[in-house]
Amino acid sequence: MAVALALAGCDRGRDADADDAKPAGTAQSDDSGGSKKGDFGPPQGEPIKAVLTAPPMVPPPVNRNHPAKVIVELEVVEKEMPISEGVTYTFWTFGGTVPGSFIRVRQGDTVEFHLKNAPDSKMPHNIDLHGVTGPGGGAASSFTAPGHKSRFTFKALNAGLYVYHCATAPVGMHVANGMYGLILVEPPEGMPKVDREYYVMQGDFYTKGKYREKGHQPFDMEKAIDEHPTYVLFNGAEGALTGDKALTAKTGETVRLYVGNGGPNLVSSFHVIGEIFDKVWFEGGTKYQENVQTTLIPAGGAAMMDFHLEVPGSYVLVDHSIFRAFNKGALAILKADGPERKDIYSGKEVDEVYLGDRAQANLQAVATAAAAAKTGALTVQDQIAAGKALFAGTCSTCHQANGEGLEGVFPPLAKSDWIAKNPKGVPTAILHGLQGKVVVNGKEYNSVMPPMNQLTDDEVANISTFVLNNWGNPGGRVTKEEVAQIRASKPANASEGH
Ligand code: HEC
Ligand SMILES: [Cu+2]
Repeated sequence: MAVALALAGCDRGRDADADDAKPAGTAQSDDSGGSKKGDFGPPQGEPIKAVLTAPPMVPPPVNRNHPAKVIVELEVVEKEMPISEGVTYTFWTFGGTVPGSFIRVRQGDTVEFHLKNAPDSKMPHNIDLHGVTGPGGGAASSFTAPGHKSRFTFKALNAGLYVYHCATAPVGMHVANGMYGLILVEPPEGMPKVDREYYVMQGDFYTKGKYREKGHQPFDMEKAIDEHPTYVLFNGAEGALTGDKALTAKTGETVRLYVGNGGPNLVSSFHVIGEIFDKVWFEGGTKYQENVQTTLIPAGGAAMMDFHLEVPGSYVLVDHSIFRAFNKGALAILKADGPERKDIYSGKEVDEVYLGDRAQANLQAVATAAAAAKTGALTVQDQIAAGKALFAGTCSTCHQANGEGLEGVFPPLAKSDWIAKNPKGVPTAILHGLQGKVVVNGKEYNSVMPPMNQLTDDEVANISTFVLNNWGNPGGRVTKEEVAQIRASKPANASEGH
């Protein structure tokens, strides 16, 4: 132990020596000098008003070779905004958005911070910037009642990407309502140039109602204390960065993401499906790691990441704690346009039957039905019995053995008015899958059922007949000829999963 410690001591000594030979502040030097080397003297020139941007945009690079006085003016606004389709939430914001406005300064700058609290706010607020050197990070000095403004000044001594957040009691509640954002303190030489920069920030949200329950949803303190979020989101709303609002880029470009995690509770396993980060300035610090699949971003932490785009298509930003992505909203899209690169990524090349040692034979009812079908003596009862055996283990995984589904996730097949209205929808859903909005018994579902076209026409006919004749559904029968028609009516959905 003593030897190990002595060695460690030795190593540190060597690092420090080696470091003195290198220019200070180089991104990959062993030691940037931290706050001790971050004071470049008094501000020079006229004070500069900081350019603030709403997410997902990032202010332009500072592009300055001297320290300046930078004036930041930020207004706290409490406002109702959509958190999901048809769902609203009263957010508390820095600058009217969640996350709050992006602030960009240079190491050594003197930042004169003006915090205003809108007159129609209900609460006092303040700001704690993790890039501040000084007790509370500005919190006590910036405590501001509704309809007031306050001012404090700090010198940004450490370069890095820093979270800022409200620190007014109860702190967790202010953060949970969206009071966080990012401040980038550029190293003196700036960040390496890239083609595009975007601002993305994760946060967890706690509402009284369930995930996607419509209407205005109040904050749920109990869920927050239990760390059971209803939503986990990028940029404050489900769909904030999908569809028309997706991030965009072109192939051949290098994209940089400035990603923060406001929390208040969860740690993010940040990942872009189909890309590898060429560089990650992990924890928002000075050094980068290369060739990274997933980077951990703690609550109250941040990271920068660069990746070069080769192949066109949609890249999905997720928290790889993956239920959060598909069942709580932590999902965003970056759309890359450009010519195909089949040499790098081919798309699907082969899709053929692979039977393996599929143990179909020991399903007695299925065998009976198959035999009856051959002789033309197949009864509805045979079909129901065979369908029942197939339902278990195929459909029950999601719709549950009793057909009741799972509220908000998998719709019920039991007493389903969707099925009653459209009995042939059952084999269609099995063969072609189902996605987009469906309403079953007054409840809305918006998810994806994958096509299960590996099932034979017989099997689909039997499962459908079983479903139609159970759990209060209207009855009836689906034949394998009908199934063959439905199968032919639309090409199989060649969706590319993760
Ligand atoms: C991987 C999970 C999953 C499996 C397995 C699955 N489904 Fe679904 N199913 C869903 C989802 C999710 C929806 C809702 C799709 C949407 O929101 O657009 C759905 C919708 C349906 C619907 C229409 C809505 C309703 O409840 O009436 C029917 C009918 C249906 N599934 C039948 C089946 C049958 C029969 C099987 C077995 C062959 C099956 N599903 C297997 C996930 C699944
Ligand atoms: Cu606040």
